[in-house]
Amino acid sequence: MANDASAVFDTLSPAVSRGSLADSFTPPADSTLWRKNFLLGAATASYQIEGAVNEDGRLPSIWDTFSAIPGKVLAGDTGAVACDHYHRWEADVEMLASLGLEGYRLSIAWPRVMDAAGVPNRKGLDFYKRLLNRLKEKGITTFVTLYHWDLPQHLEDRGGWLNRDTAYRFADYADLMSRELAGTVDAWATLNEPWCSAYLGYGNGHHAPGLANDRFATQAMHHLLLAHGLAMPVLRANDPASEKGIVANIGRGTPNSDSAADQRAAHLFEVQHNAWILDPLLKGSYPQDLFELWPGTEPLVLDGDMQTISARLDFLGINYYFRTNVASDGAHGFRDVPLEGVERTQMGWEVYPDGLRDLLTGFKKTYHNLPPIYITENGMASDDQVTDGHVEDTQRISFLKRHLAAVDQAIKAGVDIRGYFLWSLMDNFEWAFGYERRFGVVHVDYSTQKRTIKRSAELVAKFLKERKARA
Ligand code: IFM
Repeated sequence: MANDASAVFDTLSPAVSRGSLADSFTPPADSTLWRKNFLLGAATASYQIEGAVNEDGRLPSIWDTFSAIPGKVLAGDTGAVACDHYHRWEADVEMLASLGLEGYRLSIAWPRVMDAAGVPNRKGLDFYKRLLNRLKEKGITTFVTLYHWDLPQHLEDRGGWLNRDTAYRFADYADLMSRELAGTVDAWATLNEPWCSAYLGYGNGHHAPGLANDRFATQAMHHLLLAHGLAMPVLRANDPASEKGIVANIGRGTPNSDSAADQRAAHLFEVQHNAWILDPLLKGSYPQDLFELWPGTEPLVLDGDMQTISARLDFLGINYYFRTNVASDGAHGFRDVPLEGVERTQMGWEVYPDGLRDLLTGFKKTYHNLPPIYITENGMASDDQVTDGHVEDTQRISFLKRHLAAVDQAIKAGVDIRGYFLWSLMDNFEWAFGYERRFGVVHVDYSTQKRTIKRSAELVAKFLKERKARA
C-alpha cells in the first residue's frame, strides 16, 4: 500500500496545497477519528519544558551534566530555563484546556521528587500534585511517564543504566510516585523510548550520558526493561484503577533495492529499532538477529528477568516520526541511503505517514498479545515564525493530517488504537538540537516566554469542538 495515507490526504485536502488552510484539518466523514472515545491530546516531557533546575531541592540530572559539556548540544543550549513551565504551569494548563485537548502526557523529573537516599522531596512532589489535580479539575485525561531521560546524576555516578541496581532504584521511585499520585493519573508509562536511552545514551553517545559502545547499549537496554518490569506490579498494587504501560519509539526501515541483501538490511534495521524492545516485552526474549547485527553484545540476563520484563501491559505507547531507507553495508549490517526528492522536516526527517500504518499493522501480525495502542507522540519540527501575532505552520498541518489518516487506516485494518498525542504541546528543548528545532503546536518565544497558538493548534481545536458538538 505505497503512500496511501499521503494520497488520501492529497485528495481530501486540496485546500492545503493551494495554501488556503481554512477548515483543512477536518477528517473525512468516515474517519474513526470522529469517534468521541478516540483520545486526542498533546505531550511534553519534564526536562524539555520545566526549567527551574536548581529550585525546591531538585538534584542534577544527566542532562544538566551533558548539556553543560561544550559541543554536546547545539548552540550550547541547556534545559536550565526551557519553557519555564515550573513557574508557568497554571497558564499552560489553561492554554491546553482552551484548545479543547482531551489528554495531556507529561513526565516526572525523577531528580525533583526524591534524593539519593530515596527520601521524598515534598516540594517537588507538590508541584506534580498541583499540576495533576488541576488537569483533573479541567477534565483532562492524564498520561504520566516516569522516565523521559532525566536520570538523577547520582545514579549515573554509580553506573547509570549499566548498573543493575538502577532498575531497583527505579522501582522504588515508581513506588513513591504511585503512592503519592494515585487517583490523579489515568495512565502510567514506565519509560519513554528505551531505544533512545540505551542506543543514543550508551551506544553512540549522542545523548546523555554520552557513552558509545554497542555492548553498553544492550546491557543498558536490559536494565531499562528490567526497571520497567519491576515497576509494573508496584504500579498495579498502588494505583489499581489506572492503566499501565510503556512507550516505544518505532522506526520504519525500507530496502533501497529488491536485492536479498538490502531486504535483509531493512529487516535488521527494524530488528534493532523495534524488535529489540518489543520482543522482550511481548515475547519474553531478545531477537537473535540483533546479535548478528551487533555480534558479542548479548547482555547479562539473570534467571527470571525475561518473565519480569514480559509482564502483561495494559497499553503500548507508540512514538513515530520517520522512515530510514537502508542498504546492506556489505557485511552483516545496514547503512542509511537517504532518498533524494522526498519531503523532509526541519530535523531532516522524511515525512512518511505510511510507515506508521505499516508498522502498526505488522505488529498486529507479529505479536498475538499486542495490547491496545496509544500513539503517544507524533509531530514534526519546523522553523516557525510569528508574523503579526500568527504562526502559519502549513507543513505541520499537512503532516498531522496525513499521519492521522494513517492511524485511521490502521484502525480500519483491525489495530486497536485508542488515542493520539501531538508532539508537542509547545516548542521546547529538543535535546542535542537545543531550542532551534520547533516541534510545538504552540510557539514559544524563549526571550519573553510568550506563547503563541500556531495555526495547527487552532485547527485541531476547531475539529475537537466540532466533534464534541456532534457527540
Ligand atoms: O523531543 C523528542 C521527545 O523527547 C522524544 N521523542 C522524540 C521527540 C522529537 O525528537
